[in-house]
Amino acid sequence: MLERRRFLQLGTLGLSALSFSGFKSNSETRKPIVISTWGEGIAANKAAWNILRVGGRALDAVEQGVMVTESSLNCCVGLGANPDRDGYVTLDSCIMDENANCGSVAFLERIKHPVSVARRVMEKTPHVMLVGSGAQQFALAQGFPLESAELSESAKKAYENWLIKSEYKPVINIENSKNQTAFAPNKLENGKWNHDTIGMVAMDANGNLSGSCTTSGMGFKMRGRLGDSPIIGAGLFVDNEIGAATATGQGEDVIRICGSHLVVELMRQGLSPENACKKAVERIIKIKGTSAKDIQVGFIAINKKGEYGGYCIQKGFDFAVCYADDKNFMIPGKFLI
Ligand code: SD4
Repeated sequence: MLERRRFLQLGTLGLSALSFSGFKSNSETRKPIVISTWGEGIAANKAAWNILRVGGRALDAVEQGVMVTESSLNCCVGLGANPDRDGYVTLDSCIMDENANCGSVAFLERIKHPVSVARRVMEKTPHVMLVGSGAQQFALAQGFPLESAELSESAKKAYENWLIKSEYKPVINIENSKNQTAFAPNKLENGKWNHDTIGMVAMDANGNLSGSCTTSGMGFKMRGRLGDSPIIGAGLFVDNEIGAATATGQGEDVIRICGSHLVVELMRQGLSPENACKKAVERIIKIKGTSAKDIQVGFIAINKKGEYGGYCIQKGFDFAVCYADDKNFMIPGKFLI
């Protein structure tokens, strides 16, 4: 009630007032808010915030937000990203709104914005998921242009490098937290990214939640391999009564525990976003035993109060949080091993 009154007051002041309000006190809901995985999250949050700050819908924010990352060539997500082991970039993405509507595409080639195709699947078809050539055919029919199949410069180099050993081995996803600054996304010391995904969850001024997740998948993966990112419940889950969560890292191990759904269900049981993420990570570690040290998984989550948190298996995962014009910052994920 208090929240509603405050929003109505803001309405009379004009929506730009939202940009200054951000968060009030611990007892009140922090909204709007957007959080996303990894250092690219800063730029993606900024785009999402531009929608949220003027009262826009969380669904639009999470789509526009991750489109920034999908667009950035020489980054780790989208058409500029690392290819599969046969040399093709294949993209996976999903999106979910406050009404449990969801859409997903996987194994999609030569389309710049898989998240937008996922949204069209959600809005224009009776289905949740389209894959491969069918997803591409749908995208073209919806007016998305067919992009070049050529690899970006950085991906070409990385692929040539990988071909030397052609070692089929998942790489542990980490960033160089040491060099972390609020507005400079991190890379490893050699200047390379070694992760491939952005997941974003947001709550708008109306208190509605949405989320998106988009990836080129694990670098140099087996052709046809899908991870968690396009799978609702694994890479992303939103329940407008409770909260929203998204995942990054080794998708196989996120799928194994229906990771993002698990995080949201743990929040339903009363856990904070951070503790819910921690419990989900613990579940993976329990399953993997000593081999957990060879993988990375990170979860981030928000709840209906606008509280946020993240947890990962091992050091080097971070996430970006934004809830005001001047509050868009990185948080190193707490880790367990
Ligand atoms: C996958 N979860 O395809 C993705 C990879 C990832 O940072 O998150 N990389 O398994």
